[in-house]
Amino acid sequence: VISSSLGYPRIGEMREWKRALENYWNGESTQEELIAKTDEIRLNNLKKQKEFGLDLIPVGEFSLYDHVLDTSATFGIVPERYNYKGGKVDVDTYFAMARGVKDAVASEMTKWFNTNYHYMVPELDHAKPELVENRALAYYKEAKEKLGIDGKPVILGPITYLKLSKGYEPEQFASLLNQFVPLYVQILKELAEAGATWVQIDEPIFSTNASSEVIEYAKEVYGTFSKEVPGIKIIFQTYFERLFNYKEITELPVAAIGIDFVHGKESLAQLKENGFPKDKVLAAGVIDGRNVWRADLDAKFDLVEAIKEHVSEDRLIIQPSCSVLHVPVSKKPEEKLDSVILGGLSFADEKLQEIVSLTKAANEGREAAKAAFEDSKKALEAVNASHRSNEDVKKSTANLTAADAERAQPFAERIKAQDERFNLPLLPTTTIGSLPQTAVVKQTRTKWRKGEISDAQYETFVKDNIKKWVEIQEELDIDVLVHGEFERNDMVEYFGEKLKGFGVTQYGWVQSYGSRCVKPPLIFGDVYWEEPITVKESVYAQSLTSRPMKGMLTGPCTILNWSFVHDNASEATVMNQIGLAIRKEIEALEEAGIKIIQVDEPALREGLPLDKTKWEEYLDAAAYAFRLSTATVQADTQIHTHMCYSNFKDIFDAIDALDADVISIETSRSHGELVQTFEDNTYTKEIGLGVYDIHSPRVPSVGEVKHNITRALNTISPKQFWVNPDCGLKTRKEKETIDALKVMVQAAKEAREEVLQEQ
Ligand code: THG
Ligand code: ZN
Repeated sequence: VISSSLGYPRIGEMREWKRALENYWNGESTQEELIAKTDEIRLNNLKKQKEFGLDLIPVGEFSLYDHVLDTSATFGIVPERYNYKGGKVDVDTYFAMARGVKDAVASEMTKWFNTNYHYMVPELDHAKPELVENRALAYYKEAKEKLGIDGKPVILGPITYLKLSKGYEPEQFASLLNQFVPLYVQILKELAEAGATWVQIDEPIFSTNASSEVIEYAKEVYGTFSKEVPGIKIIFQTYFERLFNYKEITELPVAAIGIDFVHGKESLAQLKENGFPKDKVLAAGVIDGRNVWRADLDAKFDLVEAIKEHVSEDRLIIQPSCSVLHVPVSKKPEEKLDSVILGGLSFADEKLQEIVSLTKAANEGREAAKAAFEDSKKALEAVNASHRSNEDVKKSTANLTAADAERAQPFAERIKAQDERFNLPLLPTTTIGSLPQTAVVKQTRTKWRKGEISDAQYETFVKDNIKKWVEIQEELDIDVLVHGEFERNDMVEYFGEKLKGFGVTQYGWVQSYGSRCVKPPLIFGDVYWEEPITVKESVYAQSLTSRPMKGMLTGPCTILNWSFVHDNASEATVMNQIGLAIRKEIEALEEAGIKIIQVDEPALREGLPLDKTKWEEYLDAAAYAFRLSTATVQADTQIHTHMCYSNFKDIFDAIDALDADVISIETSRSHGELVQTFEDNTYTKEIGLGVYDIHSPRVPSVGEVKHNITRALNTISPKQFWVNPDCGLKTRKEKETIDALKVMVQAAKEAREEVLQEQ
């Protein structure tokens, strides 16, 4: 049995990578300095993995931005707008694709399967793929020459790469694939010549429902690879779910199959039922690569033993379930976290050490790794004993019924009471919640965190910002106002800091996209609410205006999805606990006179399981938890919700099931399609379709915004329709925000006039 891993975080223990990139982008360092720094980070990462005693160390998955973009760069897939002239893609062209430049917008970014990592979508229009740089080879040689590591090159497989790309018609798939196959063969040949033994080819698309459409291609393509490059051992690597075509995939003509035994909850059953080919190696993902909780090594050992019943020892690789890119680097720098919780954690470095211990135990027996097993046991017992349990909370979620998540009146009655109370004009205007987080806002928060300014000074600063923006919104003549969220960092981190049952790390950063990272809170125990979280700011903001002020909260599904949840309880139970905690906050807001409350669920769509057969259960649970949080308010208290990502045709019923009085959805980038959705369905509640794109600094024209409004009014009644931007405004500058909102309000007023005249 040997140990391996699938990939390592790029960002560095203290986010050195992020800083190196941003310094270069800001013109504060040269390209040489950037390369020197990132070389150092990469080599250091490899050195650490070697020291842990990992047998097979992944190389080539390091990136200056994103590994899908790296794959595009490998094949010279650069859209025309960047004026690429062929040859190796230089650093600045690479970053232009990632981030956009003055004359050429960035490539689209989208979620990497069901993770919170985002990749750059390849654009294959007019593509003439060529092997312009064998990155895998360069990194393989580097590790060998500089560190004496005979690494395992990692490359993104052609089928998954094409499936994640855009810019071609489905019927072009086969011919495009044929263009890539010889290039991959070339990469593999060069790797074999340089002495590489193993190559990990990532094909996570085979852990999704799309598997069946492409399984025949896999047989062909991997047949070609094996025939053309017999000297190399290919690991056909999947992750995040079980295999969808187990038999066919395990019979592919490759040396090894990588399977996720953690998130693929049925993987072990599949193995037991179908067995595993005698001539193949199984790369078994047994340690969770996406969660930060320490593994119960005894349980993992049992899993390995169960796997060994079907695979001989010399044909087994033990590894994490996926790249450990999805967890923070190391828990070593944490100094403030409760020691018991800290003991229960395992970040990338600690996970790799777990892998090594497990492998040792698998080879030599449990006794051989006794110390590690005992440590794991003790640490987990301590966490269980001291912190996790709150019996009252457990009871409150134990006996929940459907009625607990239902508002007393149906929407038709509620909306009458709400109309009477708020007396808003037709096509009311509002914003999604956050207002520009300027450099000053961020700097002031940092100063306060460091203790350089007092609580009182910080509070005054936040209040001043709220006041300034209430005045701006009134002047703009927006109908329903927001306080702007100046007191918050990331929405989930913010609630994680305030709710009980959560912990927050100091350095637990995970890459979200490019240099951007998030610091997901830890849910280590039963979750509950202890005291008001957002009431002070909302009440202050409401005191400044006679217009309704929206209370702003994050919903249970999103808090759950963007946190690291312990695996002691079912996710649905934790989500309901969060739902009940948010309910308390909503009740506190309502009691304090806040009568419009928005509960955002941007992650609802994001967290959809890869396996479509699991969608219904997931969506039911998410909608239930949302309703649980919002069910107890008065009929005339209006519940809003917001979702990013417009592609929600598939989840239309779930959106309806939230029973929110008003929902706002990001749409400006695919307006037509969304409006179509409303033609095909009858949605009776109120809805705001984003009327301009906030992801760009560009200020739209009144005509454009009005066009978006009137187009929507073809299928949605003006009585139901709200006018708002696509998403929160925290990433925008102040001036462009005000200018764009001015346009939005003007367009809403003109549209309103027209509607009234027609009536
Ligand atoms: N919060 C969380 N997860 C998310 C989002 C979020 N996942 C999806 C999407 N939004 C990802 N988008 C972003 C947008 C901005 C940033 C990160 C992810 C970002 N991060 C700062 C950075 O890395 O510089 C964090 C700086 C800091 O707080 O010190 O800007 O909104 N949980
Ligand atoms: Zn949004």
